[in-house]
Amino acid sequence: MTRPRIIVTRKLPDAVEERLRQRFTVAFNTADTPFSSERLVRALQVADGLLCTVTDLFDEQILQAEGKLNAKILANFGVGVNNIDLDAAEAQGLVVSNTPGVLTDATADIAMALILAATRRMSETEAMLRSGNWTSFSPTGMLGTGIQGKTLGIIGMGRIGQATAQRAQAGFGMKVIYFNRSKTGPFDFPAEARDSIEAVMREADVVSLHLPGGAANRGTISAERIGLMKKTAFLVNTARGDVVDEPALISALKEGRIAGAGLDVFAAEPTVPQALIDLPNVTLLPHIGSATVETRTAMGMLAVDNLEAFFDGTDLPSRVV
Ligand code: 8YV
Repeated sequence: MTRPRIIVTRKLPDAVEERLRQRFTVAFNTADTPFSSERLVRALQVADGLLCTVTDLFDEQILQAEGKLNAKILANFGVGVNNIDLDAAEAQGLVVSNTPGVLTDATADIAMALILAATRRMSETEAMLRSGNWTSFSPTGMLGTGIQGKTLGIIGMGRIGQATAQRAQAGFGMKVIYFNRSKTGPFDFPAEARDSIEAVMREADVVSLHLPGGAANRGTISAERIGLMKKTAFLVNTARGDVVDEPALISALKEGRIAGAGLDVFAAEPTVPQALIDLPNVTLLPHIGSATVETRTAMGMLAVDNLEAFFDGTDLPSRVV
């Protein structure tokens, strides 16, 4: 039996590449540079399957490109599949899988880290130290906001939202409120549902976003909704940049209408608006939510599990469409 041909669009952990090599005929991306649109189309035409990720934009145009598509599966490295137009993929008969579960803890850890970084002014104060401007300990200098007893508002109470809430509640004594589109809970920690995003935005001292990116949620955290936040509140985003109206967030931060933000994701990655970079009250991370050796290896292994199941003709562990 001939071995299926797989194209891997980015460099993956060694153990994952080794496992792929054992089972498939594989083209790796040793340079680790993101594929151009042309290269993605070509890959779809020559491979049986692709192991792809968030930097590969499979929009309608690419998925409907001239010339017969040979690929049958897109095994996405990532739980979010907003880089793939799922309707267009389905129309082409492409199976799509993702990597849920294995990155929940790592991403919730980064959400918690950003909650702490934002409320305790870590980026601003570290920058001051690094630039040699720390002159003395001051009893009243560099004061942040304590989170114990404060309210964390989770928007999108899926796996990562729950894991963040659990950490904040059990580890840091925060009260948790949340909005989720469908009914969910109860959980094994105290958390109160709210019936609208507006209610969470109004009431929370820290709002943490955990909803999927893509068309359905684009701009959900709108200027109006940001306008409901307390002047003392913080916004944390480890989900997708496009769920927030980024210019509206920048205005709110600049004008002091909210206290600060912690962002791991941006609307047009890897471009980060200069206005955000210039703001002291924001911590900015380069999309590292799942970036641990353990997690990235587990994500790769789950993507390979999906590929193997597909070519074995068995049920995929995490099929999206
Ligand atoms: C991934 C993520 O690392 O899984 C996701 O959806 O946001 C990240 O944790 C990213 O998508 C790159 O694959």
